[in-house]
Amino acid sequence: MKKILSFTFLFFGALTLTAQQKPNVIFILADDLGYGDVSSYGATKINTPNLDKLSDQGVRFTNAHATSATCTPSRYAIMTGEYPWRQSGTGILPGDAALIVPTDQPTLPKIFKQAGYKTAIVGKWHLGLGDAVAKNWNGEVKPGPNETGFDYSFIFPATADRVPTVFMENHHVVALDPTDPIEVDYRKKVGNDPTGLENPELLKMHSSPNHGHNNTIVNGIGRIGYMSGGNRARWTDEEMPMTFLYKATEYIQNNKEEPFFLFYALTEPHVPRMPSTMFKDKSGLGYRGDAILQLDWAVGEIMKQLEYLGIEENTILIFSSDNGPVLDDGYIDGAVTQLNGHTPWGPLRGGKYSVFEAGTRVPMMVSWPGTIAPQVSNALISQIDLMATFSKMFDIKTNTRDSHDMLEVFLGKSTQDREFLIEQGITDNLAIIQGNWKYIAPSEGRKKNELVNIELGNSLQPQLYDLGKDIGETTNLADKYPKKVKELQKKLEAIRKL
Ligand code: NG6
Ligand code: CA
Repeated sequence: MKKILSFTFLFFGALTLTAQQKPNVIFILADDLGYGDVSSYGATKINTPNLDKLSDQGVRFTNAHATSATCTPSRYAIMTGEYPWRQSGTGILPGDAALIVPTDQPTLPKIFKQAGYKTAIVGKWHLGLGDAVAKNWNGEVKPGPNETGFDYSFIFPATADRVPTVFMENHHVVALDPTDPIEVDYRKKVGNDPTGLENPELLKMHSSPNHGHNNTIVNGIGRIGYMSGGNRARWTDEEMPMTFLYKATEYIQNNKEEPFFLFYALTEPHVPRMPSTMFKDKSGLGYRGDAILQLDWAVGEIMKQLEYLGIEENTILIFSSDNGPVLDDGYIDGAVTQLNGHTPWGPLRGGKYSVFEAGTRVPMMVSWPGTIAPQVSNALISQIDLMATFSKMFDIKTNTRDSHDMLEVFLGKSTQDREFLIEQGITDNLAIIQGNWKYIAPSEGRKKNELVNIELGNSLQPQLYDLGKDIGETTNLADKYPKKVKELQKKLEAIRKL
């Protein structure tokens, strides 16, 4: 028993009387999985047995949030503990963007390192790489995840629909052939690879009209951005999530004797959805549903491995999603036509990109068998709190202004709401939740993203909803409660200026 936590008695004293090892922490983050995409959250047209098992064995949160309705800002917040809207350049990044996470400030993985953990990220990154847009993908690419707190990284740079469609292990592209160097450009075509626009006959999945996604074709799928070379290194979409799963399990196996923090960032069900043969056409809901089955299965594989290794009682498993759901996000993949009555947004309004609830309210479960009592928690919490919460757990001082210590709530020992919570839509419009009240600041942004058919929540008028009675944000009560509007507007302004 080398790794005795002296504070165990302090925080878990009431529940656990014996000293225990520092628990491993695995944070699994899905990409674009909606509040209503999981059967333990009410989905009836799709079955997610592994996520349900996780829900049943830990805390299933009904009011947990990503900070933002898109990927890059959400992940920025998880990493830094800072609201992304405080910092320009934290919107959805192109695949050649420079790193946006500061290397000289505390980050979530650095907290774990400080506490003596090994740290790793496997999966989607989307926070930029290198010092500048112009970079040599054939050499050492840095700074990146390794400079922001991860001892080990096995990632893809941006999104599955953006070039370069390659894996990177620490600072290098995996399986790169030096005689076939990679070049990437987001403004003009590079090399002679066919594009979705010029050679649609080569596509195995077509892009949706007006979405773009018709630049360089990789594995029969048009991408955003142009790429040449690196043919041997390019991933096959059907196999790419399996590679991540393999790397995650390999990491767990190799580090089972150490306390480790693994950030396992799944790509499903983000576009392009191109599931493995094992899952193709299995959901009856098109490839989006199949990708959710695949994701659920991967979570189950991790859970099985923890049991097999006998470390499940010494591992905190957190599952969530980076933002809400979207159906057609760029490809004709059956998400709309085979929806079959499925409601990825559950009872919520909006979806990915939206400041309405479905943009940021996401599934979230926290399990720690033997320590956390299984329960459903309606407490208001945010993924941005992971940083202050784990700092508290390890007794490490951080002075993040936006990340709050929610340890008791994470462990199911309290259901105390976060004092307030800020939500961010894609057009930078902000909303604040306090108790049951939600106020959305007036915004000139467009009301709807027609391309994806999602209401963004923008209005020139202030909006006030009572989420306790009206979780679907159907009735704007701003005129009825002007004092509440003023109070929340002031509060939001004050937080902006913190
Ligand atoms: C959007 C893409 C969308 C998706 C998203 C990022 C278009 C028209 N749409 O700009 O397909 O890639 O960016 O998703 O280009 S996220 O989950 O990583 O934020
Ligand atoms: Ca996402």
